[in-house]
Amino acid sequence: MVKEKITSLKELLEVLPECSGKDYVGLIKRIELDAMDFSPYQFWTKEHYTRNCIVRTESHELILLCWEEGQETPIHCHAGEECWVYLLQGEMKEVRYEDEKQTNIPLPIDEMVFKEGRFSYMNDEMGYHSLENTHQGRSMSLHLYMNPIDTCQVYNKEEKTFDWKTLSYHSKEGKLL
Ligand code: 2CO
Ligand code: FE2
Repeated sequence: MVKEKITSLKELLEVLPECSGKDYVGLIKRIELDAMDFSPYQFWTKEHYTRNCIVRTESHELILLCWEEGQETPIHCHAGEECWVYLLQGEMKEVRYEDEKQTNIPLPIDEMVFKEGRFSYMNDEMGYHSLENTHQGRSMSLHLYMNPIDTCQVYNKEEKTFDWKTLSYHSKEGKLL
């Protein structure tokens, strides 16, 4: 039986608490959401992309990332957590890297551009990755982590080292922090 699409944030928030383990894959595939639904969670800064927490439990975390044109992440890992990304608006480029042990320079192994309505998946066994807003304008992506992620290793190009970084929210449940 084909499961119905999830077309509103309200529906997604109703279904999420019932999910565990492998359920999340099926859930993401059912998503067909409109960026308009996320207006209470949209915040932007010129300096860097913003991380806006919509809901967080012990088992998962749903975050809206808001990107100005050209904003990007450094190359990073996910500290053992799984991550699904659904693109609500715009266009993003994702580059995946393998850690080159001898030189400690991450090697690009895959690159893809994904558009509105498409999703991507990442875990540490797949290597490191970086995301960039390649849209001529703002992009918005919805990130589901299992479990929540509070720190990750980030690549420092100058020092050629991976450094632990604390991840923070720009807003939580629609309120600026
Ligand atoms: N992992 C990054 C973050 O949570 C975003 S890249 O997509 O996984 O800030
Ligand atoms: Fe990431």
